[in-house]
Amino acid sequence: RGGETRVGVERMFGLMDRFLKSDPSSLQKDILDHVEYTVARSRFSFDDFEAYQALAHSVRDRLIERWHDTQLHFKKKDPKRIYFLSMEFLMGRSLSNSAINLGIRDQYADALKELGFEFEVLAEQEGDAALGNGGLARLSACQMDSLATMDYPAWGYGLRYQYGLFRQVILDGYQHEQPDYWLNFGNPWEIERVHVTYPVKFYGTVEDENFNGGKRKVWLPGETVEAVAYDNPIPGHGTRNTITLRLWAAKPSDQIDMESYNTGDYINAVVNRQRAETISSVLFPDDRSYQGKELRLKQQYFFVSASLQDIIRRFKDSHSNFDDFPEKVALQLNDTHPSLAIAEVMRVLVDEEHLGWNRAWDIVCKIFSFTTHTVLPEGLEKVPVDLLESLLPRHLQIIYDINFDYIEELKKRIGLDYDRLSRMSIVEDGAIKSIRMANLAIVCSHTVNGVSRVHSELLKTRVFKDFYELWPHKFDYKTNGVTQRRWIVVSNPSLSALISKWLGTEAWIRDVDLLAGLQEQAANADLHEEWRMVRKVNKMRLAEYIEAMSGVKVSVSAMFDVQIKRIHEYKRQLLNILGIVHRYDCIKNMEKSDRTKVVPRVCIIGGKAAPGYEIARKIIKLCNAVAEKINNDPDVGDLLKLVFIPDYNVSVAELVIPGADLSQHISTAGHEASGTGSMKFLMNGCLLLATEDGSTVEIIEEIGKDNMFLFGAKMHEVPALREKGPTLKVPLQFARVVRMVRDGYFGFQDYFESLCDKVEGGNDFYLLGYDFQSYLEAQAAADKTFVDQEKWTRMSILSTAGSGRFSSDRTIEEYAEKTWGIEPCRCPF
Ligand code: NBY
Repeated sequence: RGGETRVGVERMFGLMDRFLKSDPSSLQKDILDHVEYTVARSRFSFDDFEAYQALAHSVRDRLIERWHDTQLHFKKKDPKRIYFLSMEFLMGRSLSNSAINLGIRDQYADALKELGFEFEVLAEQEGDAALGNGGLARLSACQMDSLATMDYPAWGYGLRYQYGLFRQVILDGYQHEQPDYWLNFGNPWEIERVHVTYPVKFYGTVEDENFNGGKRKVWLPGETVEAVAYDNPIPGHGTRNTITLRLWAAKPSDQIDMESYNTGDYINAVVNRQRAETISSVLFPDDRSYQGKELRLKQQYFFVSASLQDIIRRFKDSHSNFDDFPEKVALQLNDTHPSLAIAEVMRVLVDEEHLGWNRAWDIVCKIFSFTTHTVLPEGLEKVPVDLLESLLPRHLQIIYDINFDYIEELKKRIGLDYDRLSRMSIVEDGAIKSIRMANLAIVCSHTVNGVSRVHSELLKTRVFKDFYELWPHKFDYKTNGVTQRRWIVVSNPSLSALISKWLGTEAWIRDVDLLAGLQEQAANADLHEEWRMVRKVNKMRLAEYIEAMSGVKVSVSAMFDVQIKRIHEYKRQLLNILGIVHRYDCIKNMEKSDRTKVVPRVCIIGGKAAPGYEIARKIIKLCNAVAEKINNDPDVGDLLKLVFIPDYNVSVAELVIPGADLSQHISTAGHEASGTGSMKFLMNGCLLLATEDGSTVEIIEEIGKDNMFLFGAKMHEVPALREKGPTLKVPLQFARVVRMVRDGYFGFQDYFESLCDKVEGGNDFYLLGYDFQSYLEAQAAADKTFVDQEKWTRMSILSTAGSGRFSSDRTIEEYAEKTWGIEPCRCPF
């Protein structure tokens, strides 16, 4: 271990010969060798999946070369590093992304063609790595791509769940969850590091021990589990830099446990050991709120403890004391989920490294930054004190001590305002005494980031108002972004080629601001024609998928109107469905001769409901029930179709987004912290139908109100509208469509009753009724524009042209400069 420079590696720098070659015949030989020696199939007989495996291994070999060079370079330069701690990463597939970022996708495609395979087809053999729920997790994945591309010395740390986010199966219109045992067919993108392991301890007691004439705390843990590293190389685009996403898996500890073996119950002793693995077995599928489950807390500490041992070990490799720690290490907390890291750093520095409390605290205050992804106070994590005390007794003491010092300081600043002191305390007293993880993260971080400008305003004026008044300098925001590599280059290759052709360069793939150059061409008739052609081909691909998935045939001349995201009341899929019911009702009640005026629509909805979220499950069922009725009504034909796309994930998004004409981002204003789906659609030239919420407010600033369809109550109006309760005026059309559902027009009358109750009689918290009228108007405006294809195409081009600000490259640069204080460290060749 650790013998990197053993055999004069230094001398080998610059010897490019050692690298694998990427000409077609070398690639072919490479693939066939992997078929034979890695996949262990005959090179004369192998199927698509085996070809994918061999191809993936061939790409992986090239990744590993760059990855080694990058790690060696980082080690040599010893720059300040950013450690990105996240419980969730939604990476999706890796093959195309890696081959494209390495710059050898086309060479592979050519090499494969001669062997009788198609790159695209093989790429589809890969399953998604779905180690996350939704926006937060996909954001982490986009940010890793930007960190690598922009040459930052970065590490991602997370958990290697054996079961990713559940697979959604729709039976009779209801959601069913199936386990996602994604490692079943192997995972060529990870490298198991059997020697990179750390013990992680749980339970036990804390005792006082004599030390240097004083006392010190010693934690005597009750259980030890081993964390094993799995490294996932993340290649940058247009650079050699390839960074590491290190995911931890739990394994039984190697420590010899004589006691249980001596009792003679060998079989049970072995079986008990296997229980350790449950820690990293399954991702919690709820993206709403904290559940207070022991397993979840164990997962959090497991991943935090292993990551910090690794980070501190790396630091100590080249530093003899902790003086330089804050100059060399930045720790980013992706939401509160990893915030036990704060107590863990204190514990390691004080109890194990024997730094004094004050010196340790000084270090902690300089290294942590925290980003929150929610606007809802109920979305903030709370850990019951009893649970923490039993699982991590020493950490509870440390948190109490941090809180004591902090409250004493606070009293000096704000006096004895007990209400405020208790609101701001890290410890919440009450029926269930608990630790407020957000308060812990705010107190101990130097920066608290929001994910869009309006989100940040809400944090400052509502959610974390008390803290903002105390420490205004801590509060900032970095508007989210997505990577154009995945969301244009990988998922929409024909649009990508078209953009490069018209800009005369591929440089926008690394420098996305160049997309603005399309603005000048937004009225160019030749570009319009090519643009429409690309979009049409993408729609045909999507139409084929829809037919294969659901048996519904759709016409590509209809407007494809898409809403794909997790199902939530605040995201208002129900508003969309009720709007579709209204459209259906209008068509049914029209004179036959008037039907020619209807602009044909294909409405596409997709998304998963958290398993315990009953209302969200009902929304899925309602969508399917309405679809069943509409799609089988001969009166309607091609004028209206509704499709629920099952098992929405990253790969499905890659297929659906390039084929969408219109996409919906229609959360009740003030509820979506940012939203990132909208940015992916925008880049792909899809028009947005949206409320002025989250990042949409900033999208408006970039592309202008005229280039999108906006509607709905504004954020500042929402509280007063809610106050009105049952007296709030609601349009008749709304009452009518809800009545249709209530009366069983789509069947399942009893089942949908509670759903209807949620939006009527003063219960309409998310203001569906209030916003319905303006929603329909925005939809009508979209119809009207769609008929004018010239105008639509111009708006579409301007959407792509105006999307540059929403690249995660910009977000990451802001974090690097303003929050983390890190600089690029580019591998020289
Ligand atoms: O993060 C989302 C926000 O809703 C969205 O507006 C934003 O664009 C995105 C990226 O900043 N939040 C989100 O996806 N949250 C979760 O997935 C999540 C997962 C787990 C838990 C809570 C939320 N949890 O408590 O375990």
